Amino acid sequence: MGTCNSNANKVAGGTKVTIQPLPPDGLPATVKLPPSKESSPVATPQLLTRHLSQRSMNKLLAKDAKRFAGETCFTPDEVTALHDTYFKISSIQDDDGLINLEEFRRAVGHGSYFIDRMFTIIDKDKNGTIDFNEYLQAMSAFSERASVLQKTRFCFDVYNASGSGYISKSEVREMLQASLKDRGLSLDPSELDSLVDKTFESMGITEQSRGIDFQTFSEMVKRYPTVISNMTITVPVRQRATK
Ligand SMILES: [Ca+2]
Ligand SMILES: [Ca+2]
Repeated sequence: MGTCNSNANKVAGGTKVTIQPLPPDGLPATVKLPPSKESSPVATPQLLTRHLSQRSMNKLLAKDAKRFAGETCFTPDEVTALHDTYFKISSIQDDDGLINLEEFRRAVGHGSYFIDRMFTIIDKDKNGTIDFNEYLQAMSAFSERASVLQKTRFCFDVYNASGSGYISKSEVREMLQASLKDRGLSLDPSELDSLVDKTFESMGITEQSRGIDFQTFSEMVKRYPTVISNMTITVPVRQRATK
């Protein structure tokens, strides 16, 4: 937990996740997570038992929630709440305890380049489905206690589709295009190119370099904190019926 911040503000609220695109375009890409059960403060374990046996549910609550909390920026209660959401998403299409791409698309909103990129990153072992551990590890970057470094890393990975370690112009271009499309907007290819060129120019990236490396990206995040400032969710923790 060394990389997590401890001074989290516990604010009851939505679960809107936003990753701002690279400046200077100012056209954020937004991912909206499915509404959680924050409006029903009373524990409703029957929702979970639809998918889990009482035994496996208790196992998570008693032992695994604590362990997962130790490995992420979440508290055991937050892990439990996320577990709830996870199992709801994982049963949207195929109730197999795993989230496939279609379930992820439906849960997050609609299919787009950005959402598919998120899925690819969260699916760490690249087996085509997101398991609970992968889900939790990824969500940890969106925790209010996650460090700037964690958020920056996740954001960098979203852009760096090729995994080369450098964000190329075509990757920024693709992300911008998707971001605009999500808003029902579009730019001429030449306008898009010019916007990407300006972004790279403003960051001092030359034509000769392979693209934006993580250090340059981190420096940009320091200059433009809005790139990650909205990359935070508040996990609505329900009051437990029993302790
Ligand atoms: Ca599933
Ligand atoms: Ca996986």
